[in-house]
Parts: sequence; structure tokens; C-alpha cells
Amino acid sequence: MHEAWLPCVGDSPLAGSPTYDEPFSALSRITCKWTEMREGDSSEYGEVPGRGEYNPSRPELQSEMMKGPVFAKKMTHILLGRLTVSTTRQSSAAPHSGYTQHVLPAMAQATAKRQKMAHANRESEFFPGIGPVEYKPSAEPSETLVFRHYNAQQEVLGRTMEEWLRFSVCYWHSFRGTGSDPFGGPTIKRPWDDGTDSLDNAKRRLRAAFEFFTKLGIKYWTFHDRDLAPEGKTLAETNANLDEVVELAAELMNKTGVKLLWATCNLFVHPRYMHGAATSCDAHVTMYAAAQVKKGLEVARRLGAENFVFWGGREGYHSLINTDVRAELDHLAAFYKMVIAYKEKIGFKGQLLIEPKAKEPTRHQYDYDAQTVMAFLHQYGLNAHFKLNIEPNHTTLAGHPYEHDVIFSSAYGMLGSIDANTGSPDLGWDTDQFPMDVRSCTMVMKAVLEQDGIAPGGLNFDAKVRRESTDLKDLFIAHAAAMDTFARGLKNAASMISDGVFAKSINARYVSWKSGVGSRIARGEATLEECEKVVMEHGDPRPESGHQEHFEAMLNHYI
Ligand SMILES: [Mn+2]
Repeated sequence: MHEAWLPCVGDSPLAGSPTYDEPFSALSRITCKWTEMREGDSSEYGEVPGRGEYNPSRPELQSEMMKGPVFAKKMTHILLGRLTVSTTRQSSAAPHSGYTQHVLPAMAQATAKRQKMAHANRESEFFPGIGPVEYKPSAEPSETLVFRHYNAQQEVLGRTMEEWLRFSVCYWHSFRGTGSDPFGGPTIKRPWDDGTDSLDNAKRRLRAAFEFFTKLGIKYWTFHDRDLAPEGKTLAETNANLDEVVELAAELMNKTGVKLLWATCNLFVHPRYMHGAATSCDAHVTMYAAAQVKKGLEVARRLGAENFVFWGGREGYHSLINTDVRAELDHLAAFYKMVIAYKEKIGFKGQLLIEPKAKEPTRHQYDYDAQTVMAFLHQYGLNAHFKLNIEPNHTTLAGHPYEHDVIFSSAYGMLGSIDANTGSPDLGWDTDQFPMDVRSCTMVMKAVLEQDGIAPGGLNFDAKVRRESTDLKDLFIAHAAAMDTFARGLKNAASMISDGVFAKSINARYVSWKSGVGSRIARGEATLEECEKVVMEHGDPRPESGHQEHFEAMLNHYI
């Protein structure tokens, strides 16, 4: 006698008769009975036994059993039946080999997996023996799973570190990343992830993530819609999948106090977006993207997202010979106008953000860098509705220094949030590494302090552990060390600003603009004739040193 709790399938015989002789009896002359039924949820079972294996001669039964997971996908609560397989044979024939070789082991496996997963869902820790990460300024050099500098409640220039830094964990790299790259498959296997696209797996992963956020002491997270839940066969099914996981997210956010810094829609992975989403040559594709963003905004509103990001991974060109760039940019602007209209209609209060990137995956991305995006927004009258989400790894891909786009967007009041990461500028592609360079983080935090903070944006770790960093511990160390690097950057920048030596030295360089004709030019009041008169009277300007090395030496004093 063997037993297993299994999901009842569609209009299963359970609903009518308690005895079910199919499918196993037809195969092996073994009697199978559904002896009991109860309500369960889709997290309570593993694979349907022998799925796709046990009955090569009866494909119709195989497909019947295949309905199990599909059915369960759609429902939180499902009917579970206790399937009892007894050895009462209807003839003297030996048990069907499929029964002994596949069904019995599969049933045992299903039961074990169900128990293990139910345990993981409800009771266990996903990161046993790790965290919470503590502030320990006296830590030894080899102690890296601590904060030496990040002390959440410590005040810096009138606000706590937590308030200035607003750290966020990104879901895609840290909970969907597998370490695969264009040359090799996954290297990172998380114990909670069974590798399937099931909702059950999606939910378990989310529970693991919230344990991680809490142990790390990070108060925000970010995601793409498709990170959370799998795509279904139709948009309606996809939306239903998303809704189901979003409800769990709402519950976990409520329980832990972790908030949503921003949500975004993945408009680049699916093959339908190969020509672009808002800038596709096919309007039907753009309609799909619009429908997806409509749902994304609803989810963002449901979860209280403080921002909503657009990263145009496929919005660009590979060749100018087949591309109408003006039409595509007009369509992109029209798309954003639909977004603004719907955002206002549903009362979503989050800040809309565009994330520049120069190239990759397209040869040229329309959102090339901060200045390009700001010019686009002005061109189409959209600038009041958007700010920028700056990712320094993208800035360096555009051929600029690390902090360039942070400073440029901030200078125009357009810095909304930061995807805190770094690249390897010697490589030329987007490596999304954890930011570990104190100088770079100091420069970024100087810009953040000078604009009086980044809220409602934050510092989102759009960074992935290297594919060789396969331990769970590496995920913690990466975040803790990056948080520490930014905490050092914050303290350094605060000292630079408080001491005032940079401001004083920079002001001295621009002193000629503070009075006379210089100040009249700056105010837009001067004329060419007036400028000519000054030069006629005073001759050539006297060259002044820029003192770059002096400034660099001063910066080194602070880092
Ligand atoms: Mn990146």
C-alpha cells in the first residue's frame, strides 16, 4: 500500500466516485483509490508522480496527469486527494514495470518534496546561521559580514544614515540571477529554488528574499514584473500569476516593514520585444507593452511603490539603414504620454523615472545618457513628469566618468534615484558589480548631499554577485560591503561639505562671474557689444591655473 496527497485534476473522479481505477490500474492492474480529500494550496505538493514518464503507451493519461500543476498554478487553494495505490492485482500478471520503476519512486519523491517545501514555505530559515548583520567598527580585516561604517541610526548632517542612503535590494540579480553568461550556464543554485516556473517556487523565492532584506537591515526592494511571477499563455493568465505573487508581497511587506522603492516592467526579455517595445516597428507590440505597463502601474500602486522606472533595453537601433529614428522617438514620447494619463487616472503617486543606458543590448539606445534623456524629455514636453534613475555602470558605458550622470542630472534637478553599482570600464559591457570604490561613492554622495537627499529615490543595488561567488554568504557580504562603501562615501562627502574647502576653491575659480559684466552675462542681460568693450579696454584675459592636482590631493585627504 502506498499513499500520496496529490492535486485533484479538473473534474477529477474525486468529485463523483471515491474509487478511481484509472490511470494506474489500466497499466499495471493495480487498484488506485482516492480515499480522502481536503483543501490545500499549491505549495503543498511537488511534482505529479511519474509526470510524463510512467505511461509511454497511453499519452492521453499522461496529459491528464499533466493538468495537475497547470491547474494548481491558477489557484491558491486546491483540492488535494489522498491517492492510495494497493497491490491488489486484477490478474496474475507482474506489476507493470512503469509502476515499480516510476510510479512508486515518484510518489515517494512527491511526498518528500511536498513535506520539504511545505516546511520551507512556513517554518524554516532560508539563510540559517547568517545575520542579522551587525555594526562592528572594530571588525578584523577578514570579518566582512559586518558593517564597519554603516550604522543606520547614526546622524550625519542632521539626518540618519538610513535616511540619506535609502538602500534597496534588487530582486532580479539577487533572487533571479543564476550566474549564467553568454558563454556558460548557471553556476548559482539557491536551496529554495527548484528551478521551475511554478507559482509555488515564485512564492518561496519571495519569502527567502524578505528574510534576506530583514537580516541585512535594508528597508527597500525593487523588481521587474516578470521577476516576480511567470508569464502565462495569455496576458490575462500572466496578470493573474502576477496578482497572486503580489498579494504575498503585500503581506510580507506589511509584516517586515520593507517598502517598495520602485517597480518596473520587463519590456526586453520576451522575443515579442526584439524590435523594441514603445519603439517597435510593430504597433501591436507597442500595444502589448502598453498593456503590460498598465498592469505594472496598478501593481506599483497596490504595493505603494515610491517610484516607477523605465529602462528601454530594446528601445534603440542596431542599424540605421532599416530604422525610422524620428518615428520611433515620437512613438516613445506618445507611449510616455499614455503612461502619464493612466498614472493620473488611477492616482499612482510615485515618481516616474527613466534610466539612461548608452548601448547593450542594442547597438545604440535612445536613452543614451543623462543629457540625452533630459533633451528628449524637453523636446516632447515631458520633463515635468519624469526624473532620472542613474546607473553609474551605464554612465561609464557611455564613455563618461563614474559620477558624471549623477552630477549632470542633479545639476538640473533631475536626479531621482541611483542604481548603485559599478562596472569594469576596461571591459566595455555592463557587469553590474557591487560598488566597492570609496572614491566613486564619495563623489556620488557629495552630489546627493548637495541636492539635499535622493528621496523618494534611493540607492538600489542593481548589482549581482560574480558567477564564481556561489555561496549564500557571498550575497550578504556583497551587499554589506557595498552599504559600507556608500556609508564611507556619505561620511567623506559630509566632511568635504562641512569643511567647505572645495566650495571655497571652486567659488574662487568662478569669481569673475559674480560681478560686473560677468554677472550681467550670467543673468542674461549683457550684449555682444558690451563684451567687446571690456576686451577693448582690458585686453586679453590673464590665464589662471585650474589646480587640478591640488583638488585631487584634497579629495584624497577625505577618502
Ligand atoms: Mn547595468
